[in-house]
Amino acid sequence: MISTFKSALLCLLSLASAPSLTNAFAPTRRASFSSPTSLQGAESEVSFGDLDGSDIRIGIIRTRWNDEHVTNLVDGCLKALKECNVKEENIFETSIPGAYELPLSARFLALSGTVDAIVTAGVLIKGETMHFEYISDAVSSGLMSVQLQTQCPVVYGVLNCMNEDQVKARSSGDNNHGYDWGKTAVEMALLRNEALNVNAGAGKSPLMDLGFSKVEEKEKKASPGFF
Ligand code: RBF
Repeated sequence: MISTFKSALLCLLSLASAPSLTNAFAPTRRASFSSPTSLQGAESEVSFGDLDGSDIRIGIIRTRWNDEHVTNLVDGCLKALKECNVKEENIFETSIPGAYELPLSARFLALSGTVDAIVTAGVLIKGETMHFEYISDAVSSGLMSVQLQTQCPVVYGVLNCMNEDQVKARSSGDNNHGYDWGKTAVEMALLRNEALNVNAGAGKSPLMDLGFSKVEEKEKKASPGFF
């Protein structure tokens, strides 16, 4: 009994004197994340620190369903990226038909290794049938699955609304959720690069490069996306 107690004590002492963790998840406060700004947008409940996005690459995948609203959301997102100093040449944008196409497109883009985070942008509006429920559910779990499997952050930028008024209230004026999505993407890209020790400025992430983008320049045909 006493010897068990002794060894437990020794174990605790050795833990206490272990060198402090220096990896990405050590709970140290980073200068670049340390000064939260005021809340953005009437309903936004999140604040962001000063985010330095000058060295990161962001992909935006937007739907053409509900085009006008989605354009407003993307504009909000671009505003946030600009504020974080993400370079224009490091922002890639493409469109797909509807929200249901978002998970697979996000997976293709994540696996290409050309971006450090992805913002998806779409609007689902409840109609008379069950489509809304099925698409909504599939998209949210699909996008979560993509980010967990690819280790590339995928921002869930899909509004699920009962009517257009609800959409307008969340995609325009001071309450444009796209703005938060842009900031979230930069924060998550920085976290990912730190956690995986990826130097985005040096080019494509070797971890993410599974060969999709290795087409020689001369073989390249006109492509609809980023690759
Ligand atoms: N896509 C959206 O992005 N937003 C919608 O509100 C939306 N509503 C749809 C309603 C119906 C009845 C159908 C058939 C499709 C809808 N889609 C919507 C398109 C969907 O996301 C997808 O593009 C198509 O189902 C093709 O896979």
